Amino acid sequence: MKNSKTSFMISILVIASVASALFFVIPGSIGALPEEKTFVTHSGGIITTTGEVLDPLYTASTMEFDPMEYLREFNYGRISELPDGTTLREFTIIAEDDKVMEVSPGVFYNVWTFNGTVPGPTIRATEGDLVRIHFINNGAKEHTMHFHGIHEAEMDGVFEPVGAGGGQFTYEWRADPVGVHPYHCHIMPLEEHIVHGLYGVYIVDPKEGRAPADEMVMVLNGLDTDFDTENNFYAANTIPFYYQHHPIQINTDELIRVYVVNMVEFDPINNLHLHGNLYHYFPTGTDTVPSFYTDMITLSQTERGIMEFEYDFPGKYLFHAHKIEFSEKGWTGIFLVKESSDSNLGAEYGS
Ligand SMILES: [Cu+2]
Repeated sequence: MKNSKTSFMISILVIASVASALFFVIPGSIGALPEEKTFVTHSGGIITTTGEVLDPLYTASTMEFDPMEYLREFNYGRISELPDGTTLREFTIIAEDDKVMEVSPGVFYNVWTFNGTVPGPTIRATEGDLVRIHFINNGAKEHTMHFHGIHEAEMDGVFEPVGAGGGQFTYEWRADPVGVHPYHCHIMPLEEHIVHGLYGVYIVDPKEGRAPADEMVMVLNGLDTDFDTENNFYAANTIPFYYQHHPIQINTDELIRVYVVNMVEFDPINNLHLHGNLYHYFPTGTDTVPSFYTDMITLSQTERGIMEFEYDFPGKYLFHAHKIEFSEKGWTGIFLVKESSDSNLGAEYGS
């Protein structure tokens, strides 16, 4: 009787000690709070993120993105005319931060999006138009839209955070100056909001228009898929190697105009080299006279411009970062130049 009582007490002690040991070994299983990771950034700042490489099995909201469609897609907004004759262009932009995208085979990344894609839509207006952006933040964090260009202080998207879960803000300004400009979220820590994908391109056309051309947009970006403040992949338009595997088809003797914007985070520079040709380069696109005739430009973050060129000879031509590390990690593509026929004339833009 005494023996059985003693062994019963020992059993209770063993169970209690095993249970408490388990609690200290796997405390994460109790409570299930998202784990915060803290990094010291390149600039010496400290950021904390709950970002994770999410397993797509555990999320319903995966997204698709077609870089070929994005390349030549321009959003001119809902157009109406004000009593004084000014053209009003209205856009609705919705921010979200819960989507997951397969950015490379088997690599799933939590993207933060404007209107569901990275980059967000290419917003296009003519100088002097009134641009009105109805911004809705359906994310779980505060976000804003900060446009480069000229506008009033309260339209700058820096000191007016838009609340999570449906917060709204209306941005409005006159389109100015002519050129190609980035827009991006400006909530701190800025690099976290940018590297996840909250950016896009804003084009202001001159009133007199530009020469007809085959136009396209290239946003140079990087993906830090393991959150160590180093990019694991680089690309033109988000998907590494996309335009190498799906060459961009263009024609000989046709003017090609590329709006290029560098949004790469963490690395101080990016660049763009074109094979078998040189291009006229208009920094920021603000002047109608090119500043350079070159096959190589170097860009820091948000630096951008317009490239114009024509190919004389058909064939395959590479374009890529001449920072070889970037091209080896995805920032490379091909122009497939076909012999022109009379039916292939450049499109008119800016209407
Ligand atoms: Cu944000």
